Amino acid sequence: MGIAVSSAQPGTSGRLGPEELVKIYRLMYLSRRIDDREILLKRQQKIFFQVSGAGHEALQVGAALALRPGYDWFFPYYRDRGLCLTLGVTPVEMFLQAVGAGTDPASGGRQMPTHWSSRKLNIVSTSSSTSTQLLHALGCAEAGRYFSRHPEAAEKAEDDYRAYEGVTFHGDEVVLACVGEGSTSQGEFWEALNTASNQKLPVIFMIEDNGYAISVPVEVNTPGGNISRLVANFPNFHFAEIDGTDAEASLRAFQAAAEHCRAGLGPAFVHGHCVRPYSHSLSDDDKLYRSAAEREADAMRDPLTRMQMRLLREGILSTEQMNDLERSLDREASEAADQALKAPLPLISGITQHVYSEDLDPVDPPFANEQPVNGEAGKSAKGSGPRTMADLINACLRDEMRRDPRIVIYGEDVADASREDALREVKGKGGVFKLTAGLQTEFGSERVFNSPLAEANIVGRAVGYAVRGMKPVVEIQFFDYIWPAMHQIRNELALMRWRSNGAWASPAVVRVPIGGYLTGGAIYHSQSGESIFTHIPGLRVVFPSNALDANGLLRTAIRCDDPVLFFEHKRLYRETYGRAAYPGPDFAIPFGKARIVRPGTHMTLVTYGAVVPRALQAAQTAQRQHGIDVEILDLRTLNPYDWDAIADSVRKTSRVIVAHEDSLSWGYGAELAARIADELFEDLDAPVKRIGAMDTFVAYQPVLEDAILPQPSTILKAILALKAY
Ligand SMILES: Cc1ncc(C[n+]2csc(CCOP(=O)(O)OP(=O)(O)O)c2C)c(N)n1
Ligand SMILES: [Mg+2]
Repeated sequence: MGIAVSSAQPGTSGRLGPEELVKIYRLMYLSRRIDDREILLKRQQKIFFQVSGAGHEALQVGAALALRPGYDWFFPYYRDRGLCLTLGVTPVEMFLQAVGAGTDPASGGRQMPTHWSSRKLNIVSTSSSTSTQLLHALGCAEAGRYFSRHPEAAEKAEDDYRAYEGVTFHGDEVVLACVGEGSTSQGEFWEALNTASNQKLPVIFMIEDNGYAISVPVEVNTPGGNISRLVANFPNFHFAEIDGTDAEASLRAFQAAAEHCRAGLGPAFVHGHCVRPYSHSLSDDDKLYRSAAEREADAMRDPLTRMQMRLLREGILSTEQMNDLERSLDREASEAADQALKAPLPLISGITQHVYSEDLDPVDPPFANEQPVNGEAGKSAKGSGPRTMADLINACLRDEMRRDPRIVIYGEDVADASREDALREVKGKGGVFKLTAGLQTEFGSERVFNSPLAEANIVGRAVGYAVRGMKPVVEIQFFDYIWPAMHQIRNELALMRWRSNGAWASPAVVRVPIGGYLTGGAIYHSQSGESIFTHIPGLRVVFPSNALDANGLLRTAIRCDDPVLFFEHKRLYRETYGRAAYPGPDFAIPFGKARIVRPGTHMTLVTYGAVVPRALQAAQTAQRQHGIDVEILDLRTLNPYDWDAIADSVRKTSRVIVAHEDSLSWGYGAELAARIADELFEDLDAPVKRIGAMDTFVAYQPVLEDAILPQPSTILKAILALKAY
């Protein structure tokens, strides 16, 4: 039919030429046809879900044409078919995702269709959760900026154990992050604007405003009905509010936005008003909540019809050429669908692949080195005497930051002083527990800094940093306040590798002070709750009980390739129990290896964290006063955990208690007790006993706290009861 479509990027000024307009129409039309084909396939039950980009095509194609795939970075949402098609995701790849093929390059059949991911194009795997990815976009932009200022950090180092596929970065790259107008109600949206503005990050926020969030109209989500008006006072932003059904207006708006970002002036906010002619998804029917007149008015603004009419009106295409073009694109969509329908399904045997890194196993890491280098060689700044857990965690962070320039540390209050000038006359804060003291002073404010008071911001940004190959080691100030970050931990951090079928990973370390026994810590500074996190596949969970283990396990956490939740018991930070000499900068303990704290023959006591010294006290009393010889195992890491050590000990003693500080019911001990009963039944001479806190919260008054949390006396009682069984 003789229409040549150039691959040249449209210019940044003047009106678009005929070739460029046809190219835009081609992409918009193809995007719509892929949606239509998918809708048909869904009705035929050949695919299992459908959400369309219909009505958003002009905005999306315009945005993509203003940016550079594989150079800039993209955090799309589920409606971004036109965007991703323009960036280079092929129609076949889209249908492979719809059918859930094993060869689906975005997720290998794990994610719904339109949950985009492409390493080649710099499209980072996206979830269904609305707005979470906006925070990833920040970390991604921060990492890009860091690499361009410190290119040496991007080079592969000899001692880099992680699967390292090479970091690419460009000084003027931008990051595009997209959401619907309803999703701007999420706290994570506001947390993202906060940091983008403060840090002048090169992030373009694209708001695709179709007036509805499923059935909820815009005025319910957005006071006054217009998000642009609400965000207008954020500093450093470039703002644009446009007709999102006009592809040319969209292209121009994104070109201007990208220019602002590339020049380092700050982020941009492009708010496009578009339409939603096809209901929210195929599971939704908008006739149930929208009037006929309203739906008709939307249909009149359909960007596809609008562009088609323009091409015909301006004589860019004749009717015949238009028909030919559309027919060829119809064919392209249906052939792509047919091809995908023949693709092989994913293998059942591959289900557990990529839950964790396939390349670096922290149970047997190449850098494991359990020989402390004490004495002169292992001397740290503070000498070689016994050091607290707090000291040795700080020492590990310092050593690892010296070794690896890709480590950044941030969180609430972790810097010595955000106002650097003050450091000339003051010592610096370095964390409410002083675990990060002196790190900003040594490594500078680019590598150690305070976050806003927003936990999702902390973890969400870490995901973005980590997908770029940086190693964020972030802090949640108290376990009690981890919950605002729960969404990021459960749905993003832990899932990135599995849902992208190994293409992306976010191996960040999240350090979390945890636990009670504080005398006055009360409800909101004493919580435990580790089983909630050990229940999450993809997340490593570490819980040391002494200074040396904390040092060696934190080093493994930092060097390993999985996301790690590193619990630090506050009560143990400065305890006399468990102090140790500084073990040197390469001391690393593998995960999943329990420690026999005390060998014994009469029964096994499996525990971890602050219960370890309490169990030891109880065991010593049991030996002294009752002649009962208890073997104590400190698990040290909860996921993975050392089943072999438990089994060996129980086979020897035939009696077992599982003890933890967290409340008893549904706790970590329940899983261990169930497995012991299941797999070691023949070896047992008595039922499996559990010890935990009462099923309540930790109270402020010490009399109450003592009664609520397990004490040495509680443990002793259980030991005596089990021996007598
Ligand atoms: C955190 C979260 N809550 C709820 C949902 C369910 N959900 C999916 S899409 C959607 C509406 C989103 O509306 P909007 O942001 O306007 O985007 P649109 O679908 O209109 O393009 C909702 C409530 C979700 N995916 N994530
Ligand atoms: Mg919407």
